[in-house]
Amino acid sequence: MSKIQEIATAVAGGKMKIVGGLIDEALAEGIAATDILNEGLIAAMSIVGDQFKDGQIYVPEMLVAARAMKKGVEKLKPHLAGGVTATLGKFIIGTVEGDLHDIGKNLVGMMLEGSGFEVVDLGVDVPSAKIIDAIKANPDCRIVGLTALLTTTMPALKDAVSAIAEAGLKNQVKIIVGGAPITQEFADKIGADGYAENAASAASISKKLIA
Ligand code: B1M
Repeated sequence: MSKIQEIATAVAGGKMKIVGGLIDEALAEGIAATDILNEGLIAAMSIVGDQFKDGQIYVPEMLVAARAMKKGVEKLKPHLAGGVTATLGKFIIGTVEGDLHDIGKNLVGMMLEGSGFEVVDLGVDVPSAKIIDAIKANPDCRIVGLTALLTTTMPALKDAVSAIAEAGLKNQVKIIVGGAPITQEFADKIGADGYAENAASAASISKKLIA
């Protein structure tokens, strides 16, 4: 088994204690941090998602795998984020109301920080009113990023985008959306300014949106 497969297996199996050591070994072997992230950690979440869908594992196993994933991301962070000093201004980010998934959101936040944004993270299960309060409290913020991971919380994403527009804040901020069930077509339909499929493209598209 390759080192990256070992990492994916450990994360999918929720073996939090060994993930950090395996990542150190992979980095020492010269494996790129982005490959460890994509082919090791993110791939592990797909494995877990499939196992959950097939009824082989349940929510508690998904949770321990998510914890192992977070441990891995923490370990990789210094090797992924470029250490750029913030210059592009504030970026408000959050997972929409009713949705507790934050791994993808956190990765997006990390990439944004690495690209020069100052990230204001509202966390998960964020009601539209809280997003609006945050925009008002940060008048220098020019972009908001919203995540939804469940088909059942896609309407909350739509509501959040509508609420920002109804609050008259669309002149101040651009909105970028993402998450596994989200598509460019859905983003266009709900009036978002941008959509990104993954964390790296979220950073580059966000830069373009505020250019
Ligand atoms: Co959940 N879950 N989960 N879960 N979970 C999924 C999403 C699911 C697809 C699993 C499955 O059935 N195969 C399924 C959704 C099905 C659907 O909606 N059609 C599901 C379900 C059903 C549920 C529950 C309802 C289960 C239950 O209770 N019966 C429940 C819901 C809780 C809630 O939110 N209210 C639930 C709970 C959980 C845990 C809490 C146990 C845990 C989350 C822990 C956490 O996040 N702290 C969990 C996990 C781990 C998953 C899977 C396995 C992994 C998610 C993940 O982290 N992926 C997931 C299956 C899967 O995704 N294959 C699943 C890795 C992450 C890097 O990818 O978040 O997509 P992702 O982010 C990507 C891109 O989408 C993009 O960039 C990221 C990096 O490249 N991106 C953006 C994300 N945000 C972006 C924002 C942007 C731009 C790009 O701009 C702002």
